[in-house]
Amino acid sequence: MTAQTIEFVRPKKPNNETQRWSVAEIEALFKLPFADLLYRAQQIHREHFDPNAVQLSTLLSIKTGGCSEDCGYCPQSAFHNAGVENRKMLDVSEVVKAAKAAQDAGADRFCMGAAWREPTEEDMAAVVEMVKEVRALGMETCATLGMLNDEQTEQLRAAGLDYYNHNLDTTPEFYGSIISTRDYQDRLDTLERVRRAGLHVCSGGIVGMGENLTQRAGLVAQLANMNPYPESVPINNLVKVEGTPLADQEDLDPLDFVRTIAVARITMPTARVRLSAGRQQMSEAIQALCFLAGANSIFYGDQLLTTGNPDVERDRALLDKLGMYPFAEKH
Ligand code: SAM
Ligand code: DTB
Ligand code: SF4
Repeated sequence: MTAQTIEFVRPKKPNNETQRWSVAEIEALFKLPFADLLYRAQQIHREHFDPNAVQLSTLLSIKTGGCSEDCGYCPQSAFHNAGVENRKMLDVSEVVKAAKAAQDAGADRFCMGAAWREPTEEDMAAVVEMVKEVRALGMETCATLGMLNDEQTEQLRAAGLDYYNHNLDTTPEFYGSIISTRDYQDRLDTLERVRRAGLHVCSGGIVGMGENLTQRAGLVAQLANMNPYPESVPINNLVKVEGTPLADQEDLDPLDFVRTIAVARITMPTARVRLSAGRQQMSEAIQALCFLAGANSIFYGDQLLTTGNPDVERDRALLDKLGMYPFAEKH
């Protein structure tokens, strides 16, 4: 298929208008010649963003391990033996200290993650304090705490939370092979509540879990067809952790990861597409291709939640080498 036929697959519509994408259309994008796909993604990226600016989010695990969900990829599930202990929640002061350090290192968004199926009332009281104090530093705030009810989304909104992360992770058809303790509709319901409360939505998924191309396209279709689609879209490459059911999963071809970024960019033109977990295992060349494909956000800091991430100096050097800069420094 050529660049001209892409226009046929997806006629251009006004910016920000959510379009319905069929899985077949998205699969056709995945199958484009690599150069055509990247060219199209780069064109769309440049229509909406400074292509050399990257947004930096730092993650902190505020409650690690012992999770009651059985997500096959996750080292924090109590169902697996990945050597992650069940720790108590961090104190508000520890969280604020970590946020300040992240801000000093150049991050503009701070994302607080908890290994919960859903937070309790007591959990919420602490998180609300964390959100207020991190926001008072002048950082954007994000939290990922599992499922929420309407009261909880409202509490977070009132505390000043900017983004809520809740990933769809994969396509509905593949979901049951990865997670059995909740279903897809639970995820969609929480996202709907988050949206209704007026919070920005951060939602993406994981690739490389053994899904086929149609299923990968199905994940992107679910995200792109939300009305509106998420403001932030993290694309994670599976981090294979020993002791989890997916530890021996075959590696995804890195170019297929790049393609996923490009397809996310084309189908969600104004979203921040985040090159998320898996960067520590990725070459600089592949990361550079991801930026070319339209990624404009990364997790920044030596640690994701329980696994490693490239250290800050290395990331700064990579951005310098590519002539890229943190979004916050230029805007
Ligand atoms: N417990 C909450 C939940 O599941 O929504 C929040 C924390 S959970 C760790 C957040 C996300 O981390 C998951 O939805 C998944 O996308 C990602 N994640 C977890 N383990 C991963 C792994 N091994 N590789 C890539 N992404 C992973
Ligand atoms: C997201 O999409 N990826 C982040 C964040 N949102 C919460 C988490 C990645 C976790 C990778 C495995 C770990 O470090 O435990
Ligand atoms: Fe728990 Fe979230 Fe890990 Fe699933 S992904 S086991 S819900 S921490």
